[in-house]
Amino acid sequence: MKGWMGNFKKIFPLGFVALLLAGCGKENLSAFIPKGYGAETSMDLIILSTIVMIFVFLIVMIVFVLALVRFRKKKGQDDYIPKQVEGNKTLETVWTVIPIILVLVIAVPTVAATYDLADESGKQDGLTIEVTGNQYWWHFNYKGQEIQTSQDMYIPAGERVYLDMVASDVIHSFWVPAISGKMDVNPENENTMFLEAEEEGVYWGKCAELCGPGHSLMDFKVVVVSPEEFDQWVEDMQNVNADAEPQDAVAQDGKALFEENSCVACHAIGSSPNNVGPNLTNFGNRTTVAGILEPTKENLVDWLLDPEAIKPGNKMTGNYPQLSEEEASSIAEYLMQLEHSEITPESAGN
Ligand code: HEC
Ligand SMILES: [Cu+2]
Repeated sequence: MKGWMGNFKKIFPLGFVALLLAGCGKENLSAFIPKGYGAETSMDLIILSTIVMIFVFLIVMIVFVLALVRFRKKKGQDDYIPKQVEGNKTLETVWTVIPIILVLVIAVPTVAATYDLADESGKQDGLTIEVTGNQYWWHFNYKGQEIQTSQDMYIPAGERVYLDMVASDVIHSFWVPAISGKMDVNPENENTMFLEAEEEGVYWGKCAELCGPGHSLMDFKVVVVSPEEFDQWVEDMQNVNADAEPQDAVAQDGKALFEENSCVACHAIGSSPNNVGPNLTNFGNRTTVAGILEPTKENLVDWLLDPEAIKPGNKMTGNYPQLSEEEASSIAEYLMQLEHSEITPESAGN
């Protein structure tokens, strides 16, 4: 759908949608400002069906107004009975065939797009990430790469990245609106899709299926970097020394406390496949704490002292010894120093 459609596509979101979303749009969170192949495809379909709907609306309105004006009861015509058109073959044919054509105009490109977006012919040679949806966080396992991450998914710009998705508990839905459509993430079966982002940037992801009290806080980010930066990130992540002793005393304390307070039972650092809780490798470069808070030490301390106040129903609450403020602060110091890659969200221009 190029040509005049392409031009319209530029004007449409700017005008109509800017008005519609004024004030509520976060950059890189809108399906109306597509920055990826799947989102572009959806946008084309949105525009197409909107045009069809406007066309139908206008025709109906014109006929409606004509009928009101032309066929009003006029003075001296009290007994006038208009010409009866019941059973008129031409009329019946016209108002059956036109809607069928309109439905086809919408259906054919929609079905074609559905197949196009399910195309996995490049999967053999491409990067596959196994995505696990958990109440209320996301885990990413880079297949065959020995890389585990949570909450922030790094991918290269301009390349198709294939996702194999399951849930560990209930049904979730994986949605990065600016890059592609949503896909259910089920406990029983694996669903697949691909992401193809056009531009570098940090894109917001959401869980789009009500999954419990923390559902609306089940955010994540897709960090799109250049292919060269991505290769660097992969190399850095494959060479993490998970046991490295921190430089300063407070962080050393924090590391010891992290190991003593059963944190390690749920959280891995490095490429261990343990994913009861989020993998904390490279935590100091995260875009958020717990998917929703600004990545500051203060917020991390708040999380460690009372996760329930921040994310109701999360699976960490109550499963570790209550920490003193000082202990939480030391652990936070340690975790914030876990910067395992030189490629960060800033590399993506954020
Ligand atoms: C019973 C398992 C469990 C234990 C024990 C546990 N956590 Fe967690 N932790 C989780 C889960 C699950 C989450 C994800 C919560 C959510 O976002 O819904 C989490 C989230 C976190 C996060 C935010 C991670 C992110 O990706 O932003 C940090 C940091 C964290 N935990 C640190 C700790 C520390 C430090 C300890 C020990 C004092 C600890 N956890 C003990 C399960 C656990
Ligand atoms: Cu969810």
